[in-house]
Amino acid sequence: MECRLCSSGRTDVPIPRYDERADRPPIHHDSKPATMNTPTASLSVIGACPHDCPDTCSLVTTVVDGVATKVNGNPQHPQTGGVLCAKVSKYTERTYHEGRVLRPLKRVGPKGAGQFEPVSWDEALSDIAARLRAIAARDPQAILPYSYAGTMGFVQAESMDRRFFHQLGASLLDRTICASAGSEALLHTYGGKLGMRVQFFAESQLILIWGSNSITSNLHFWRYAQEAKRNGAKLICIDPRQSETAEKCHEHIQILPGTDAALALALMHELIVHDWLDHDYIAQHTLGWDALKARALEWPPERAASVCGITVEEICNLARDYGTTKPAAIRLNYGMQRAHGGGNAVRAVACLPALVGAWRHRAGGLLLSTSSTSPARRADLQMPQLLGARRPRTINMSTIGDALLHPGGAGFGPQVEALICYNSNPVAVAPESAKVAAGFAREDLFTVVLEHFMTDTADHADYVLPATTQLEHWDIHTTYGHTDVLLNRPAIAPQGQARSNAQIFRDLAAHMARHDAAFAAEHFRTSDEDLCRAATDANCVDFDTLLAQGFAVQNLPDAPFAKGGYATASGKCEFFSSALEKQGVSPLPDYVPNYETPTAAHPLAMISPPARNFMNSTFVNVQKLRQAEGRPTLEMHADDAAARQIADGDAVRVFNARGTHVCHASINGRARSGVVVGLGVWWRKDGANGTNVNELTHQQLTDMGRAPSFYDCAVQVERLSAA
Ligand SMILES: Nc1nc2c(c(=O)[nH]1)N[C@H]1C(S)=C(S)[C@@H](COP(=O)(O)OP(=O)(O)OC[C@H]3O[C@@H](n4cnc5c(=O)[nH]c(N)nc54)[C@H](O)[C@@H]3O)O[C@H]1N2
Ligand SMILES: Nc1nc2c(c(=O)[nH]1)N[C@H]1C(S)=C(S)[C@@H](COP(=O)(O)OP(=O)(O)OC[C@H]3O[C@@H](n4cnc5c(=O)[nH]c(N)nc54)[C@H](O)[C@@H]3O)O[C@H]1N2
Ligand code: SF4
Ligand SMILES: [Mo]
Repeated sequence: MECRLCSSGRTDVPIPRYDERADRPPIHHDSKPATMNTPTASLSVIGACPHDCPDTCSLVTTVVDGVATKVNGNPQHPQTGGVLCAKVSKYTERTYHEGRVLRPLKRVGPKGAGQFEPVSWDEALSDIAARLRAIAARDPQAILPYSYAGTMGFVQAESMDRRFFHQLGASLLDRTICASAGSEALLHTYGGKLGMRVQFFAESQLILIWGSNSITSNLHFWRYAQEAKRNGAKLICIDPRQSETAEKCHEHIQILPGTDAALALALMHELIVHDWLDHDYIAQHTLGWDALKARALEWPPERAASVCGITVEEICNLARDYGTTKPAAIRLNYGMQRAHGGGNAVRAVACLPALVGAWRHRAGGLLLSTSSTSPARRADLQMPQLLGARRPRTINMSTIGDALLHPGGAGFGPQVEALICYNSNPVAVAPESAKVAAGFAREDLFTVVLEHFMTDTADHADYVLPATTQLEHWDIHTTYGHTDVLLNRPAIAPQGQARSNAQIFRDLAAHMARHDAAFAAEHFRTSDEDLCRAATDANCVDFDTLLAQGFAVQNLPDAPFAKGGYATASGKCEFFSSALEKQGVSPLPDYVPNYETPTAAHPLAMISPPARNFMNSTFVNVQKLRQAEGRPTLEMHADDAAARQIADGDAVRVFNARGTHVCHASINGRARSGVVVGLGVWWRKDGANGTNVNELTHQQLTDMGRAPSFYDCAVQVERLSAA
């Protein structure tokens, strides 16, 4: 069912109470996957949404005669509530898309030209195994796996693949492209990715939606926020863009990108000056209050207002609301941590709930991610012990452009000679894409891409291997926006000759085993279903429950820090972090200015948050979703457009020293002055000049977590031609 929550501003599906979930009849009792052989049977198969989205919905796929006819939200899963986003409602269209890669393909043209011919699996795997063997004989670190969260499932994202690369001794990949600045910040403040349980936002009286476009990227949280709103809660959005979410909140504070730490410190200033503090909570459950207090007193609202590009009144009113409303909750999201000071910003905001004692109530506190509650047995799945005594170097996925262009040498190690890419589309999504594309275009780089579609990255492959979609394979999922565990069963047979990622790495291991007995070991033969069984701790999650109802609810406290109990070394909320101090990072939250502040040459700050109908660069090729998004655009404030004689719909050249991206201006009232917004992430090959927004972004990393700073980017804009 396609969701209308966001446009109506009302929930048309009632939110089931959390404790009502028990003992409903399962939809699909059969423990076998539906197969093409099932004659004229109509089945409902329960699965899980694989995407990098905090909601991790439970899916019900209707299968008639072996064909998936529709995908709905599971009404029995409270967090899903029978509702899916527009994207995944189109899952059958994506699965049966005419562009699906259904056979192994071998490159026959120049690198990047996208010219391929079909080959057999055996030919592809034999050749790949031989190439990898030859490289590994010189130095296995010249082989680099590259993957991210195209699917979040443990089996298809981090099981057999990791075993394979660990056995090989390949380079390790630092998976930083999304959330690692915020993750590090939470680690050094709360001791892990822990926070409020999302359903209790429905009981909050004040909700700050901070660096999150919930209607786009966290729709099921938005249901709870709507319920709170109906119960009288005030909703305040803090976002440089007048997002779909901002326009539905009571207030919108349209802050300049990368300045959230200054705002948070000024809020602390006001909490102190007006004594809206919970002294008892601070004394018992926090570390470093005196130091933080001194820091905050350096930030009167006047100072922050000029840094953040907002009014003193906005700051004072926000502080009053936050200091005097109980329970108050913050839905922090990853938008604010994609700038130089992203880690510090998250830490500054994460200190606020302890100051006012918001954690005492289950509807108060903060939620960025709950993934530290995941009961996944990662080490069992990945088997890092297969490395033995070897300690391969680690390459940061966020600087893949520089890494691929590096000739090798001291401090770096061997040049990257082979890259195996799955669950990711780096040529489109990684920063400074001119360098990424040049790296992938290296004739001497051997590239294998496991994919559903001919993405920008697949175009650059030597071999493209057809992968199954979520409707065709087993998997198991934990989440970062709620705390349930979900099982995905295959609803249909693999399309064409597609194989699951785990199967492909099993098969590759079997080919390697012809020359290297280590790859013949039992752990290279574990089936996908058995990997699912091995993925979670049986004490936390009962696999039979997962088989029966598709999800399992973990038994966790309602309010994680009501009585302290932080997961830090001190057991307290660490305002002051000596761990950070040791790393040379400010031990107290600080305002760290953007790398790229406006200059005369590049006076506009560009952010590039997700488009509502895409999932990063996924779904860009699904016709109905693409139609809904239209074409690549740059949202501009009317004044910034007028100063450049740009009218709505004009073709524009967006540029900086790294490159030029051509798209169309959209003067739709969403951008604030001084800031432009290029919603992402389109495929490069669809861009008017063969680029997307990442042509403009840079590879400099955040203050914590070694993450990219996509939203810390200065540009200039020129009119190209009239609409
Ligand atoms: N429809 C859809 N859903 C998605 C995705 C998608 O591509 N499409 N992507 C998924 C993924 S991988 C992720 S990580 C999440 C991302 O989702 P979120 O965690 O919500 O993060 P972003 O979408 O990066 O940014 C959210 C909001 O932050 C704003 N923002 C940008 N810079 C700043 C800043 O400096 N300060 C503040 N306060 N706000 C800022 C943006 O304008 C945007 O409205 O969404 C997931 N869900
Ligand atoms: N400018 C800018 N750039 C950004 C962002 C931004 O906000 N602005 N967001 C960043 C963020 S938060 C993230 S998380 C990254 C996301 O970047 P990626 O992780 O690369 O995500 P996607 O673009 O969705 O690409 C995932 C690919 O995996 C494939 N895939 C899905 N399931 C499977 C499977 O089971 N097997 C195989 N083999 N393939 C599969 C899909 O077809 C798709 O092409 O992008 C980052 N890039
Ligand atoms: S992308 Fe998010 S909202 Fe959409 S179905 Fe998947 S988990 Fe649910
Ligand atoms: Mo992400």
